[in-house]
Amino acid sequence: MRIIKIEMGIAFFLVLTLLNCSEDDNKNSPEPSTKLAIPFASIASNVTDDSFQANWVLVPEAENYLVDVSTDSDFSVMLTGYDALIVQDNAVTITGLSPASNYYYRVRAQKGTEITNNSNVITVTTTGVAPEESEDPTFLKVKANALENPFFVGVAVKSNQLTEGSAYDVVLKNEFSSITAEYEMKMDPISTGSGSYNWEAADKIVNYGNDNGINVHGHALVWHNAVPDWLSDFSGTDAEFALEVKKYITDVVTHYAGKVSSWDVVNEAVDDNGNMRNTIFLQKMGPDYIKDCYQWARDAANAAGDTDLLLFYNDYATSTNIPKQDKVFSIVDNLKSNNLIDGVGFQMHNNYLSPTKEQIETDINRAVALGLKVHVSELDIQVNQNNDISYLTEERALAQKEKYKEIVKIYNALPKANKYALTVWGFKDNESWIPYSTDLNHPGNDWPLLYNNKFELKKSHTGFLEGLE
Ligand code: 9MR
Repeated sequence: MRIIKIEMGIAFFLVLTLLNCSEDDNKNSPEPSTKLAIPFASIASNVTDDSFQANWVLVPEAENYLVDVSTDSDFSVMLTGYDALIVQDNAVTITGLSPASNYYYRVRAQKGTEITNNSNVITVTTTGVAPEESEDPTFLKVKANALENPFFVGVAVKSNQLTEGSAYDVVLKNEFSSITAEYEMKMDPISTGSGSYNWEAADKIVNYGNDNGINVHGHALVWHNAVPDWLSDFSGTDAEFALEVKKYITDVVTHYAGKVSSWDVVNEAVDDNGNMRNTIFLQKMGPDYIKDCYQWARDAANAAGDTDLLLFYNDYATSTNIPKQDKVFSIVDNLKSNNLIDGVGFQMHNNYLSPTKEQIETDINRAVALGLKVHVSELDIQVNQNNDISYLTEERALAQKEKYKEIVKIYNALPKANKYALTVWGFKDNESWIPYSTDLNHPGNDWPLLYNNKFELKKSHTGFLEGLE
């Protein structure tokens, strides 16, 4: 549809009056002005899908006209080639445009060094139909969004990756619908002292998600590996220590209320023997500390008016370590019976051999049975846990692809109400935490993610896509 809008102002009548003046009128003026008149832009003609003719009324004595064309009415950015384009005539054809799009033009007159102010602005809409936004089905989130019961496809990010136009930014916006901060929303970077905070990196991540319509998962309020020095060296009483933890949880949940959809409130509270991990929180606050932390998070969210915030418990290796799985679910059961938890995060730092499909399903189904949401929260799949390859072999890449496909299929088969997000722990293999990790005792290099060092798609990416079929 063609819409041509003319913005007519008082200038129109003034210019017409000027143009209609007879020579006699001019002769009769006591002091004829030598000042160049501002041109009057008139409606566009010959409008097509990709061009139009801009027109204006000639100004006496003008030598040139300077024509601006922009896609915004403020002319903040001009079209290439149409930023003060010099024209001698009273018309010019503007080409190379997109169909069904709005353009704006205006004109100035020039004589020697004298240049007038801008004319009135004319709006033109090119003909034709705007091209469909191409939603490429080989992008992870596009395929996940098209599922009968969609879920977020997440990725762990660092604030320095989020520069507009960077490779991370492009891949993130194309492929992912949720983000988790890999470390910048933990207690040690945020909490610089009692009641004092450094929000810079965390805010950058949260704002990026909010500005781009990407879900933000908060990770993690309480984790024994992210206690800032001032708190691990705390010399007050245990009750004062608990108050510091309460203040931290309250302030952080309040700061991000309405901006993050979910938080891992307590992370990794169970050790590898299936006991409560002997953390500073357990030592100073006693075994009820977990319940207290969830209560404080819930209270802070409610007080800030955020009644939709989802609270998760997050842990690793629960599919293969059954004593640990049992202990985790006794904690989760207890939180659930107090109505303080919405979901369970299964980290899934897996490898190409383990866990099996059945082990993963058994583990995840315990959360489903409690009516909780499931977050596969830190997925990566090692292929060199025994340090027996020195490069990513074809055979290992294929085995990894199958394992990615398997976990995506398991996740996608969950009932709608239990789905939340499946989050991959980073972008490129060479930036993963796994190679040479001392935490994992990982002895050599590894290739655990979806993109290689050059940001090219790996077979694992195809496996992820196939899991969504
Ligand atoms: O991958 C994260 C790494 O970059 C950080 O240095 C580290 C400490 O903050 O945390 C890593 O992420 C961990 C996650 O927060 C909890 N589960 C285990 C992850 C790997 O250690």
